[in-house]
Amino acid sequence: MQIEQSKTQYLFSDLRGNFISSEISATIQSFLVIENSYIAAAREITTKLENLNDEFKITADRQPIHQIKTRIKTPRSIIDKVIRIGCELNIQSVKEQLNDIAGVRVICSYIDDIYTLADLLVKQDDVELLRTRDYIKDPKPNGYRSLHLVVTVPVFLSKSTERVKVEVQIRTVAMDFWASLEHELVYKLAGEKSHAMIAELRECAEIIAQTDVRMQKLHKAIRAAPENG
Ligand code: 0O2
Repeated sequence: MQIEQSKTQYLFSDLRGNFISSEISATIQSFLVIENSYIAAAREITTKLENLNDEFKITADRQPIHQIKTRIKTPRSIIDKVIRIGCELNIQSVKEQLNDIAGVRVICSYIDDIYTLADLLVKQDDVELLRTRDYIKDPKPNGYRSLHLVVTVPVFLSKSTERVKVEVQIRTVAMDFWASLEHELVYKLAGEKSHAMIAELRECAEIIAQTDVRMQKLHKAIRAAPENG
């Protein structure tokens, strides 16, 4: 299949002129062919979540989802991960080994919303749950919290139907606030992270987690108040 030159150049632009071998280049070109399936799979998951959110608006007079963000890994980021995990550089093994080529991040209001949405999503007939990592019950040592699911959904193409993996990260607004800033700070501080800074970030995560629990309790109490019944 002939890949449009301008599209190839656009996707290669984040390599910033670094040398890439013809093997890597061929792999990226093949990836362009399957990239569309990942975009479609992320869209399927997003639509399912938006449908649930809209239903809540009618049945519960509130919407648990604050925001949904999607991203498809760039070729550069795929190559970095392939090298990091020592996976073979061919499309089949990239599809098998990488769970997060398509990523959907769901930002909720309260902790309970995270588990409710996760349950409702994986209960759907066409969604298959491959893996759950609950970094809320077991936060990462740095304080990172989020619920990660790896699921597959069918993508109906003109000549075939393919099950495509999507990593779904579900977290509260507060968890997202911490993760976004931590991502930026750690990136900027790369190589010179002091123990004190790591401890400070972890302590901020603890304070944020306690606030999430308090906000959840407050929300429940307000919903249960007779005047809101
Ligand atoms: P980006 O740009 O956000 O996508 P796996 O390959 O899935 O088997 P992995 O990659 O360790 O194993 O998966 P994990 O730990 O379930 O989740 C990885 C993703 O979660 C990261 O993707 C981040 O989005 C997020 N994440 C995990 N740990 C942290 C953390 O300590 N801080 C922040 N801010 N985010 C975290 P990427 O690919 O690293 O980046």
